Amino acid sequence: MLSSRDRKAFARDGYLRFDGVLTPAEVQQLRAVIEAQGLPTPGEDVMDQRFGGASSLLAWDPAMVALLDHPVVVDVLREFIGPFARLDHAYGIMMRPGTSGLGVHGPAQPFDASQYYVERDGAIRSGLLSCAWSLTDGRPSDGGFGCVPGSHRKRRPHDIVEVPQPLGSLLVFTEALTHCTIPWRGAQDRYVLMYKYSPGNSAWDPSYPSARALTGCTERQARLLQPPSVGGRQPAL
Ligand SMILES: O=C(O)CCC(=O)C(=O)O
Repeated sequence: MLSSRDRKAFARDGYLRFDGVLTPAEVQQLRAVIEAQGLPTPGEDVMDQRFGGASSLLAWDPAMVALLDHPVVVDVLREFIGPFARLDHAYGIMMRPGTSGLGVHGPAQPFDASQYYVERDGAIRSGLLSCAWSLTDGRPSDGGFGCVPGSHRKRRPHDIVEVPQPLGSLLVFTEALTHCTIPWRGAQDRYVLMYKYSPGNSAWDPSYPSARALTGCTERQARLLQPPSVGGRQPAL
């Protein structure tokens, strides 16, 4: 369960960071899975700094599937999406020191039904929620994730704040937040795994991974991978 302080911080800022969610050994294991893929060295272009896609990431290793419904993610999904949450898409970010990232984006104005943030009857709901796992020890001034806190509720001038992502942390943010990638100045390459969830009725990505293609997928993980629909849907959580 999230604390009321967590809920308030998310409502105020549009993001929430949980530190030390993955142990260094778990991070090491995920890094080894990525390294085993022999990915090309990321370039300057932002598309060169993306890898995977949900179907491939999840098929690489059960450790990637386990992130889908990590207990902290389950708490977050229950609070900010509700029981019919689904994984919409996933990918990795890999940046070399000195490279730039993605420019400022979101929130779409006027109201964007595909990536909204609303509060109603005491509940928070996000139409697209990003869960970013840091596999690098991001320190202040290294760059990486940046956002305009509070911009998910109210249009604000672009005063970008850097949000460092320490090793093993989970950064959760609503895509209704104005955010970007600040050019990476860390000493090591930046590795982040991004899992994005939406309500069961909604789809951002035109493709979705099949639970049947994954070995050892639990029932809950399979429910999170149901294709988008309202009718016939099993609650995932
Ligand atoms: O670099 C980051 O952490 C933000 C990336 C981002 O906003 C995106 O991939 O859509």
